[in-house]
Amino acid sequence: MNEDSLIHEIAMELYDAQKEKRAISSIVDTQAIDLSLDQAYHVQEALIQLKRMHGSRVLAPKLGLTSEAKMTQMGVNQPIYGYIFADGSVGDTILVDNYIHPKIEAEIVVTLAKDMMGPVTAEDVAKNVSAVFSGVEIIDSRYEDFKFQLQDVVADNTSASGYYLSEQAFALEDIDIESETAQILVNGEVISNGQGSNVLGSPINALVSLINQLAKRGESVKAGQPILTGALGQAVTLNSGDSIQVKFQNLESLHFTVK
Ligand code: 0L1
Repeated sequence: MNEDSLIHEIAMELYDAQKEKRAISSIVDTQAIDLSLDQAYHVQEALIQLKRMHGSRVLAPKLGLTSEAKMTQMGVNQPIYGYIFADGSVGDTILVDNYIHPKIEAEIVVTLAKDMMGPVTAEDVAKNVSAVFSGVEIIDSRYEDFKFQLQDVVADNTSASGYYLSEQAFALEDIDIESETAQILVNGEVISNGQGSNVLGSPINALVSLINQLAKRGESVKAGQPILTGALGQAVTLNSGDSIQVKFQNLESLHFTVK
């Protein structure tokens, strides 16, 4: 099989797994396919193209593996990126049947006042932040038990599945996003604790990484795109019947019912 056909075939497999809410085994480990990181991003592009052809609209690029722990585990020294889609928006009720084995992460979400193309510095980015929101990301790896290699998770669009953004927005100067904390409580019990500095030292650094990585493929981050900058703490598994509170220290706290 030539490289293009292989890339398309893997993208199709991931697309079908998401559509049919069925976990598949790691492509790299189990199917013994030797993908480079570049090829994994080509699979991701093909997957995004398939989703577009079926009516989904890309809302914004996003980061994955922004914590030191996840980067070490995956053997990388910078985060990876993927995309969220407009139809991934969730309301305050999350339906587990829409996913394979969803987890929720607390994140700081940032919008920019104008398009930015790398190379950029943290100073450039901070000057251009138009608003800061709280949010959550729903991650739902298409791989069994969330077991994957780096190339697998890149190909699988960084497990991206859904998101929620707060209504309340803050100016960057009114919030210390590095010390901002978030807890995730399930049925009243704290399951996850995190803080902005867990995201590459600051969510602004995460945005710098995203803008600079996207520049290598000629893409910019656009004004107003809500950028999920990465998980503040551990992801939490969602089970039907759960009541989830995501308590931010200063940003808007969020509440979800899982059905
Ligand atoms: O925030 C993230 O790190 C996104 C998820 C990355 C992959 C995963 O843990 O499923």
